[in-house]
Amino acid sequence: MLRVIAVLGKISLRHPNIVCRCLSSCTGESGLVFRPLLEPTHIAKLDSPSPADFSSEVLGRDSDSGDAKLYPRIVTGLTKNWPASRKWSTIGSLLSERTAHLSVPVELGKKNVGYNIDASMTYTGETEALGAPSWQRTDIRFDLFVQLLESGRLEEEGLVAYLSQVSIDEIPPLEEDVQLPLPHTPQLAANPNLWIGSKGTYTPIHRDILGHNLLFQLLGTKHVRLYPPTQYSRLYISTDPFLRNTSLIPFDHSFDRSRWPLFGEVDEWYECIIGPGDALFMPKGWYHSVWALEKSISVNSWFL
Ligand SMILES: O=C(O)CCC(=O)C(=O)O
Repeated sequence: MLRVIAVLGKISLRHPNIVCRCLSSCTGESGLVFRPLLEPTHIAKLDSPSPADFSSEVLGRDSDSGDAKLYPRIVTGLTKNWPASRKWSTIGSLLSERTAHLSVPVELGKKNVGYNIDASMTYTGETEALGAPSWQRTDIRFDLFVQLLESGRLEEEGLVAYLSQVSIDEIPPLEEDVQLPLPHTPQLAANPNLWIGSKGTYTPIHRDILGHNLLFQLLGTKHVRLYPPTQYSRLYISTDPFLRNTSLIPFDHSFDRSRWPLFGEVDEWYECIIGPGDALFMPKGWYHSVWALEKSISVNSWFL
């Protein structure tokens, strides 16, 4: 529920560095195949840009074309001086006397299942499957959360735990390890957020409204798909005020075409895999889904 509130808040509110590839199709565990009409577009990569290069090449700010259409980019080198880049080598490395006792909100659920699952099943009439929630949020001590992730038990059981979109100032020692704002993005739109989770966490297709987004990957790899705002009518965006901005499609890596026929008509989309040292630039208003391929730590910040 709090995640829903967090999403509402948005309303009102791999290794070797980047491996970015285009996949023509992707078969999920259910055997359903995601094969849009067109191939995904390659996301270009920019290595260690200066603030001026970032401004011109990523944000198009010195272009004469006015409101130039912006595109996702993978940017490297932005976090190289952060203590986090050196210190956050495992989930366990986040544990210290200062973090252990903190109470943190954590989402518990099944792997590859997002916070939109119940709304999705209601939409498709699969209400008989709606028993106990397959996704819920609870507050636990940070040391227990870390132990849970490090034990490997979750993965054995097909479950995930995700500390997701938690304002980084809730865990001050971790806030000290990141250096934001960057000179590249001096005007932040909100506090940066932490995302710490097990393999298989899935954030469904949604869009942020607070500004452009940089998703910094510090540990593990994530598979990100992006859809420009022009694809809105094919993404089944919920009209529920609690889920506004979020798609009802349960999992965009494998989906049932008979239930989501318009999604099969998506004709412009992008994808990449980000790993430690990468930051993914997501232009304001672009829809995105994020799937953790490994245990993962990310930080995101919205900026103007
Ligand atoms: O990493 C994730 O699971 C989601 C990140 C995201 O959606 C965001 O930064 O807006």
